[in-house]
Amino acid sequence: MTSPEPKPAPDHAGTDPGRSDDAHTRGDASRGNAWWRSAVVYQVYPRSFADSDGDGIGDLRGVIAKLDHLRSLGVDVVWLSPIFTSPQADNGYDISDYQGIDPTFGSLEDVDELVAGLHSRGMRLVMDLVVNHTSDEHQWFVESAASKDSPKRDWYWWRPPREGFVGGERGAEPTNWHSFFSGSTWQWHPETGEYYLHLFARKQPDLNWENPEVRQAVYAMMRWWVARGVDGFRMDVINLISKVVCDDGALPDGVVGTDLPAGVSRYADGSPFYTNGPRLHEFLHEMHTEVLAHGAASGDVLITVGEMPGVTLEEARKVTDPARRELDMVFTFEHVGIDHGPGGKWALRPLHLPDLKANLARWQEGLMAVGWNSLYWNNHDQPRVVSRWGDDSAEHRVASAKSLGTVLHLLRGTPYVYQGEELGMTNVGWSQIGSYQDIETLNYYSESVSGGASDGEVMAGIGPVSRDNARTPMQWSDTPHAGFTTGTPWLAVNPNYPAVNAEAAVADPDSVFHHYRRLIELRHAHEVVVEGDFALLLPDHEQVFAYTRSLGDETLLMVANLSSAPAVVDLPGQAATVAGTLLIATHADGAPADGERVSLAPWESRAYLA
Ligand code: TEU
Repeated sequence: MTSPEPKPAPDHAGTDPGRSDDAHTRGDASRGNAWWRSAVVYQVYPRSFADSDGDGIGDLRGVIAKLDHLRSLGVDVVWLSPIFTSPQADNGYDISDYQGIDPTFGSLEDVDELVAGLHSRGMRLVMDLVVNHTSDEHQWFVESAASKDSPKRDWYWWRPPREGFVGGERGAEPTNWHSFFSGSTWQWHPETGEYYLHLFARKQPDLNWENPEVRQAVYAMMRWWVARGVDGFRMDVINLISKVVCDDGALPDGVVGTDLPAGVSRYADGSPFYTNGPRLHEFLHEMHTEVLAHGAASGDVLITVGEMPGVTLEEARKVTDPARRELDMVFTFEHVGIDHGPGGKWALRPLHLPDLKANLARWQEGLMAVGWNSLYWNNHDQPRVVSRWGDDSAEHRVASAKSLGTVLHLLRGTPYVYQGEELGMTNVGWSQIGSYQDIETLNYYSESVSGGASDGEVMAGIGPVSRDNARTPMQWSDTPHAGFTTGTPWLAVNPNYPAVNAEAAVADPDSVFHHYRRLIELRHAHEVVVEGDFALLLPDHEQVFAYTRSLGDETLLMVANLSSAPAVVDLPGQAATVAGTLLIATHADGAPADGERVSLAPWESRAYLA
């Protein structure tokens, strides 16, 4: 089947006179009411945060019980991964009722209490908006799948088998696209004789955003949550909502030759046809006009962040340009893919620091004039950074966790702290597939082994990178199950919890917790941390990450040794800054600077202000 030419992309540049936050363009000290430019966000993965009823699964009352931990850390916003009614095929990223709370997590009343608890502490709540797809148990999909004449048939992507093939047969899928979770992106539905599209799991059918009814239903749901006091949205894979549709309604095949590595899959990469699609900006602008422009119930502007695998800097600049009225910031994946090998994420290679520095500098500079960055090392999909790019040995775990924090939190943008990052929690890297629960990991394992790879080979790839590394229960204390639950945890606790836990960290003034607390204080206290221009130093240095931030006559210098060996560096033109105020340091006994020469111990970092 040859794919006719895709339709050209409409592109709006219209502005929306209604929105009142013009002030927050570059360098405007007042920043107008774009409060999120100086905020720090804390991500809670409810399933693994705190269990209040002993069923071994974290819940909303568990989060409510820990609000003072978050308050004392100093964060401004809590992003809650999905808590909505869901069969939990992908731990809640498969929603069957957007306005229902999964009983595992609690009730709407619990959400209201959480909102009140956060607001009373001067904090805000961001909900996870998962609208590229629903669960296949969502009423919308149930109706859509009921018959080809269903009024909701076009709410999803249904297509007949490939011409000349019988449905369900090998190769009959409407396109040859590979799913994020292994296998084809198409599921055969014998009841109606068609396939439906799912970029992720079979139980996560993609919504058809081409259909205005779908979009209006999503906006109505968002407005419902905003009226309930929600202060913003983290939008799941939001840059996948616009697909390339050919004139005859078909979806184009992935380009043959971009096949995935041998033995891994017989499918092709379809991402050019569903990533940053032709109507993405139109849809985001419409969402802005319909919902975001109207702000929060508090009267403040909402905070929005779009998770965007495959987003480019150019696209991110368009999405986050305030004049275009789309989103406030995006999650790029470029930096968290910097150590992916030729086999992708399952074949990590050692970090080459200059590569990471170059990438972060490009985004810092690229969104300086227009737009805004999000800043993150960790989330519920990424392995723990202290194990990945730090050194999680007993000797260096604390210092490396702190210094990775120093590097990230003094950059320009809004930092995100993932639960446990403030404690320096590490990967578990289990060696048996039986220990894992993550659908992406399990699907990859079975696709690889059925493709001929050995258990040992596959587990060597899974250990350091599986999402379950981020999802082990939060380590609150050295009591059984790290104080996460009085029951049996849904996923095993990292055995290092007796040493790595919140109680111990809060009690130790030199802990990762207090270092993160001080970094957050610096962002709240110093305009240069929020708005200062970024300039990278020593781009090619293999051990040291150094940069300046400058605003008016103030310069902040951040210097960090991200290696397990000592480092001595000359920081060109920084003698005056090094002679300035030492704002924060990981090593109280750090060697005094000598002019612009700084000697750093393994994993030592400092920040100066002059
Ligand atoms: O993640 C999207 C995404 O790109 C990740 O799946 C990523 O490819 C992979 O995990 C990196 O290893 C979002 C959510 O954050 C994730 O938890 C969901 O599983 C996914 O969307 C589907 O909703």
